[in-house]
Amino acid sequence: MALTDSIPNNVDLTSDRKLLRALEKWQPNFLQWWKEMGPDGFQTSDIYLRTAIDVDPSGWATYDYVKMPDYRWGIFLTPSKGDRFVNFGDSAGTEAWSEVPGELRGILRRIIVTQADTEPASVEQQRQLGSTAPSLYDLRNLFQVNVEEGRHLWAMVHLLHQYFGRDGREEAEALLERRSGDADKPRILQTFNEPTDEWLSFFCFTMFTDRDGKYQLAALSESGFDPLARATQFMLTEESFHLFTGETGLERVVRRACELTKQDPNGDARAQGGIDLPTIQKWINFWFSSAVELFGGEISSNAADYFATGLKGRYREAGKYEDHRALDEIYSMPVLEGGKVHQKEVPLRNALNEVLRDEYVSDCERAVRRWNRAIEEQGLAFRLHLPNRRFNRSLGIYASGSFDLEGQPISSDEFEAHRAEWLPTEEDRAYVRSLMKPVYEPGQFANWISPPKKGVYQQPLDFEFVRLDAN
Ligand code: BYC
Ligand code: FE
Ligand code: FE
Repeated sequence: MALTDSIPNNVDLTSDRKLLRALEKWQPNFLQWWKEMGPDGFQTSDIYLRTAIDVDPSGWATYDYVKMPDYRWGIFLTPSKGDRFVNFGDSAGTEAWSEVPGELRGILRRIIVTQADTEPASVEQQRQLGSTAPSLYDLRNLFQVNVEEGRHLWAMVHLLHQYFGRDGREEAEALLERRSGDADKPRILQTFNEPTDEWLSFFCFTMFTDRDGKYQLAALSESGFDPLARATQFMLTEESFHLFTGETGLERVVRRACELTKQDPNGDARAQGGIDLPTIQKWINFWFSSAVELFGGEISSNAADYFATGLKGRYREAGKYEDHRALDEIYSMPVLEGGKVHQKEVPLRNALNEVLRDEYVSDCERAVRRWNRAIEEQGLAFRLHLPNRRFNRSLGIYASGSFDLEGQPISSDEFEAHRAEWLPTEEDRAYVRSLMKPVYEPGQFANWISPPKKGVYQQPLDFEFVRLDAN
């Protein structure tokens, strides 16, 4: 099959010979990477997947059985709605760029490479999960997320190939060479080197880490570099499914935890072979504190530069704000000085990582309220909480201190004394891993998780979402 047939696209691939040649050279390496580092096993199974074959509502969500290596990883830009302008920063109001401005080449490439690197990293982190899926429904959702992260890599590699010449081609190769968790060639951002080898971590990852993706992509979708804005905007349409997987996945584990707690004479969900609520809380503490690092330093001249130059805006910059220069405003944030937390005023542009983190944290708080409603409905008094964003940080202005779950400064000895109570221990991890036994009967679910409310795309819950032994 010709490459232009196998890559659905709306970037006129057929008439851009140079781009086509670059992608033709990269594609076999991508497939080789997918074979080695993508989902372990299941490559000959038929999976009921959604494929984007066009950008309009009827084309971007086509459902059918597909073998993963035959998935059609496409290249799509959300269509422009007339003239676009740089919406913020020092050049606010000038025409948006359809080529890379020479002086911004370095930092723009760096942003795109950082974004791109997370996509294959997450696939690598999740590659062993298929063998312990709690149901065919969850197995299918895992693979849906994986192929779409693969497509997000394609989206960024397209930008590197089309707009960054030889440097871009080299970066595209390097994206297939780094490996999650590898000591010598790790992925760029730390969260993407953490093992995600059981399903509670998978749901936390798609809840908290993919949600960083949502906010970073949204900030980039405001970009004055028009191809980046339109590529990330289309990625966001797929991203919402990843977030759904995490948020509802955790809700299902929570619901089941409540049922088993009530079933057990001593209120111990573990004694009933389930995951208990305090264990879920520890996983939240770990994954939330790891994900908040992804927003970068609280006080950041990089963030100020990205904004000033029109490369990366605030969440919903165009719609939500009136002053798009953000030059005279200040942002007040808690800082640690002399062992105490006190408010400090920072020029707004230097605080933009924190501004984006604020949006993220309130979105996570909304999800926690939803899980707590599920607990309340079952009549239990336990409540889940997000840890304070200062808790367990190793980057940014809070990394030099230690903080409790409420964000109060404590000594590092106190932190260590509470570590096993606040964060997953080796025993906790071993226990959760011990529950991970595959359930591959249509309509059946592992004991530690509730079934979802409905199937996928109007299919019933007992639909055969994955045909394991297809040929
Ligand atoms: N780990 O000013 P600072 C997704 C570095 S997720 C390691 O604080 P800045 C997805 C930084 O590079 C979304 N290093 O930070 C989710 C800098 O280095 P230099 C991914 C880090 O630059 C799930 C130094 O520390 N997209 O899509 O303002 C599944 C100080 O920099 C980290 C993006 O990230 C870290 N966590 O902000 C699949 C968007 N944080 O200059 C996919 C693009 C900072 O001293 N990236 N450093 O050498 C960016 O916009 C920015 O690079 C960041 C960092 C927001 C990440
Ligand atoms: Fe992604
Ligand atoms: Fe994602």
